[in-house]
Amino acid sequence: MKLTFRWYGPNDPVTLEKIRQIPTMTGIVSAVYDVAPGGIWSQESIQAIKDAATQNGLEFEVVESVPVPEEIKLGTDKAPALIEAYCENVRRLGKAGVKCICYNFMPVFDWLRSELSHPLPDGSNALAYDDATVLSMNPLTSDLSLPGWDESYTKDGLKDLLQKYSGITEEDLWHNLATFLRAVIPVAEEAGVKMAIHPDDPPWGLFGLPRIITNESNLERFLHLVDSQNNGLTLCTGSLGANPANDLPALIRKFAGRIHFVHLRNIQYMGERCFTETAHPTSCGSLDMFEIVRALVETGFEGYVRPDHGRMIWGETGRYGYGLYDRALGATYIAGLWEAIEKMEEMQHD
Ligand code: DNO
Repeated sequence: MKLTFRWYGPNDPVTLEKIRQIPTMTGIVSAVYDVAPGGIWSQESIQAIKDAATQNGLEFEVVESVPVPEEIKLGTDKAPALIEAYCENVRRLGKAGVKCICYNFMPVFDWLRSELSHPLPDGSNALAYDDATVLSMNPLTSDLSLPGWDESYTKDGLKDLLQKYSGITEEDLWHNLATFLRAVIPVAEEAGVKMAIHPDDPPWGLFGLPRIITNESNLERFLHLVDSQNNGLTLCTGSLGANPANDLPALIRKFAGRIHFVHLRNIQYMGERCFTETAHPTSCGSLDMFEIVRALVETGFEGYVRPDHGRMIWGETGRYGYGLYDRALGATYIAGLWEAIEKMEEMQHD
């Protein structure tokens, strides 16, 4: 596996100089952030990320995300031109040496939390989700901070958009996803890029919006939409794991070969559809990180891994979930687990 770290570009307080000092780090996961969804990324701005990474001894082989415009998810008459623009980005990224693109197909909202700064007993804070709180909010009037929405929509725009989705069923979304993949995957194959869809976070529908990348049978259905190596998954443990019915080691074993990118993080179940994010180690939350990594090692996973959301610790402030310290601790924990499990495997085969 290759250990990577998300970097939000030159304005990210977590600089490349800091990222390169995290032991065993091989590369960054980044994106062109100043082009709206649907726009084409200039070859220069892609190259600029790569150059900045290279100057710091890091690779740039993973993009997260090339966002999918709502018009594509809605399947409007603007979709074909936007899909073509998406394909052009895939070509350009492939040309620059990018090997994996993470994206999602969640209507309107990306990941969603009820609290961005939930205090944990040790004095740190973390992202948290409580379904009852989320459902009691009206996304049009509340000041609840819903990442993805906050960044991309004015409230008027949001109202419009929710309106457009009012007739869209899960089956419609499947249909529009299939249309997207049938166009994009052949381009990705040619460009040498593995597409890796991110599961819906949390993995259930919200505010009447359909969500489909949620569980084993839907992941299977997704992979069959276009049966190609280049049509794969981002296995995000915190997203899929929010539903305790999702057996993560089993999913890893089942979809081995089609998982290209892994987001590792832990969560603590607090009740039905209610969880807080925690530090990465197994004993800090509800997910068995040892069994997760073991399944990856045993299935010969060779893709990219990154520590996912960290807590805010040691007084750090910054982008929620994406500070330096706790993600760096997570990275070294992951590297340690990996080394131990890999060596145990080798010893067994000797
Ligand atoms: C949150 C991230 C997501 C992810 C997108 C992928 O921290 O895991 O925002 O980047 O859903 O498109």
